[in-house]
Amino acid sequence: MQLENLTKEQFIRDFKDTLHQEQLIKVAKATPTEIFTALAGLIRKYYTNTWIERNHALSDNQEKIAYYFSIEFLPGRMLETNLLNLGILDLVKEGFAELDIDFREVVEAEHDMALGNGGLGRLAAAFMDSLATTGYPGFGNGLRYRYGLFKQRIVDGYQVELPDGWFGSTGNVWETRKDHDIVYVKLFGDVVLESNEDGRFVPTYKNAQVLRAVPYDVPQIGYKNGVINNLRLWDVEIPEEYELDYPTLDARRRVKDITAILYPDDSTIEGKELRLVQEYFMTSAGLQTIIKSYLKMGLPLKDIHEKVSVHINDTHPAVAPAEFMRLLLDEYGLSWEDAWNATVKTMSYTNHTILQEALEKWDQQLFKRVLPRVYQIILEIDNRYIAEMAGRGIAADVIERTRIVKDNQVHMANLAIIGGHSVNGVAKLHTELLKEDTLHDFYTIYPEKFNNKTNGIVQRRWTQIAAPELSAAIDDVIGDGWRNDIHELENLTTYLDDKEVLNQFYQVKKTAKQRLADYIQETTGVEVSTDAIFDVQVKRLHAYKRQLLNLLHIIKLYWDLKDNPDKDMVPRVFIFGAKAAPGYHFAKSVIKLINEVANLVNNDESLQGKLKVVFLENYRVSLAELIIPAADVSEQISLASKEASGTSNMKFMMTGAITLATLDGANIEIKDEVGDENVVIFGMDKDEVYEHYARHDYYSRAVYENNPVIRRVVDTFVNGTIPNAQSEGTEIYEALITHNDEYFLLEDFAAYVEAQEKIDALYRDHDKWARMSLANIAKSHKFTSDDTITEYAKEIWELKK
Ligand code: 26Q
Repeated sequence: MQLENLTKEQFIRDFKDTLHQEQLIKVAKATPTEIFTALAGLIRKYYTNTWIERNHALSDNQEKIAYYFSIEFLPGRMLETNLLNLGILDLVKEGFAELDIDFREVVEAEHDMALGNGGLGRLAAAFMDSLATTGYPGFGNGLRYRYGLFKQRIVDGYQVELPDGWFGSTGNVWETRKDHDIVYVKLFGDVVLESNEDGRFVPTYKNAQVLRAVPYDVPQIGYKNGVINNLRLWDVEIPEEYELDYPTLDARRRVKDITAILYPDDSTIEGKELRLVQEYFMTSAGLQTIIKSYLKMGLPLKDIHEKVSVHINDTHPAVAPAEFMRLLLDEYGLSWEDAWNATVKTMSYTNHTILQEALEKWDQQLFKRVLPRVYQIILEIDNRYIAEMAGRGIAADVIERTRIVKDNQVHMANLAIIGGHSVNGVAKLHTELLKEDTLHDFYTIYPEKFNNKTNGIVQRRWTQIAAPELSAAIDDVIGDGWRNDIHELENLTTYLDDKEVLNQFYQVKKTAKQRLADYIQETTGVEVSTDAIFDVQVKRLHAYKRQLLNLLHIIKLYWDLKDNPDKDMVPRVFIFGAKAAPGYHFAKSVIKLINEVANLVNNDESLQGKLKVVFLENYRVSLAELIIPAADVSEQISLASKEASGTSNMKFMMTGAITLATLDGANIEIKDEVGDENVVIFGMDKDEVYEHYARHDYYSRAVYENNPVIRRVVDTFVNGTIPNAQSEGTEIYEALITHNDEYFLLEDFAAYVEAQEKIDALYRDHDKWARMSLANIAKSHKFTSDDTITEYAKEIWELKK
């Protein structure tokens, strides 16, 4: 299909045909869901040939391919992106207008593909888009969860979790089941090694569970370049020949459970057997297909690293080096030396956290029971590592700290680092912290493996799709070249003092704010004015991200206004969106308190509408597309050193919000791009935080006792001011005072208040604010994931276009 030549008239004919054939219904009678399904079906027809040709071209040309292994992919909705990238978004909109179809309604009929928790999963999806857009051969490998991240409802101020049955009535319209690529994955049982006729040890499995891994492929369409890559998601089935092993419904359900749910925990690691099974299942299935398709090229297996890279996204697929060794040794008969050489050169690993305790570890006995053969191989890797390091003269304590199997646990990060050639962090500060702290021992052993790859975002989704008015304004001022080359945004700097242009962008922001205000009114009943500052914090709820610091400041403003109703302040709307892990008690209490403070302030007429608080339920990619372009202030207030990078900070910047931030993660790089005068930075930096750790000198109760403003704010949680939150209030009070305020909220509070006052002062000068906003948009091109992925492709994976 030559889409360049597609006309609106042809599209309308094609669309009607599809709707009639697939849905047996006429346009005028069709529901948005039926129209969505038909349109998706038509788009599939449009791109199918390109997709098939791409796969053939890659194998014909024997090109090196990178495989991005990730237990999460969080693309959100795909319809608009697919249309945009195929270059037919406007044409379809026009065609629908002619057919009297409301395009927005159709877009909203698509359920978010939410197979991820947050930043890590969204980054994986961004990389898929950018790989296709830059034209690099890069495929995704993950799991096809039947339920994505839970749907959040707020009831009486509490988070309630509901299943996210995202297949709904339409199924996943973008996927294709690939039966001819089915593979089998073995788990559990006993392994005995027997020597064969040439004296090699070969494993035989007794009582192993054999599962069928079925791939479903989701196309990843490049932006207007005719490239389509593949995101492969695995589902599990019981092979026919083993059906009798599962005589009860319960037994069958336990198998289907492997791909039923995405673990909703993005921090604490529980060491659940099912999670290990998930990780191994997708890793083994992925690696098996990779080896098979490599062998079709007729090249020697020991050189597989010349045509294949496998990327390990966080430790979740970190069993990959051991499983790859198993396949090369046991299934294909390579020598240990050849297999190890190929493995290390194939594997690379990204770390997404500095928290030592967040690095995955598995109980040795559990691991051995679930993956007996892989466990043997890990022991061998560990032994050889110890011997090699001792031979290199590495100190015994360093070896002990870096080995894979110790303290009765299998340390997955250590396996990923030892079994690969590259380790990267996701922002400059984060990578420095890995080198000097979290992974310091490894850095002394393998300095050459460490490198930084600052995260990025898919600019197309956050501008052209989420912010159409902004995009039109940019076209108007600098032409539309930026849509192909985002670096052209820099040209906006010429207009920083052009009052007319500044006003145009100011109005664009208002339009987005109005859209969000309407949504807030509809969903929460709270009325907000677009003259107010829209101050937004949207991200997973975590103590280290310090949503509670934001709330402390809101309570301070509340008391200021109660004391002095005429206080001169620009009206503020504080907007939150956040899911808490279902078992994360503290995080859930913070949600409850935000909601109760919202009730308190939104219903107090004495505040004269100067202060509003809104918690929007079920934060997800599609809601982010509504919220982020409407923000004036981007809250990035994690305790310095704790947020590896952050990526929403980049999206806010690109749509003209002013970043209010600590010097953490990528905030530092945002500040460096845009200059001190165009961000508001506050609080301790990483060195100051580390000094407190070293000196053990932080005592939150002293801050509380010596600062009357803080005392009054904190007391608010326990003195009955906030109705209906007695036990949560007490819990928060205790976290701050009794348990010594682990994330230094009280220490940073004064600086935060001052920074917020600065925001208030800056906003009063519209021109100045608009200038800062435009400067942010102009400099945001630095954070395109197209460039991030280009660095991965060149420096880690060594791919060619
Ligand atoms: C691990 C074991 C068992 C169950 C769940 C997990 C798990 C799941 C998800 C652990 C961590 C995550 C997600 C982490 C995450 O999203 N990290 C964020 O990654 C972003 C992309 O690099 C960064 O921008 C953020 O700073 C980082 O917090």
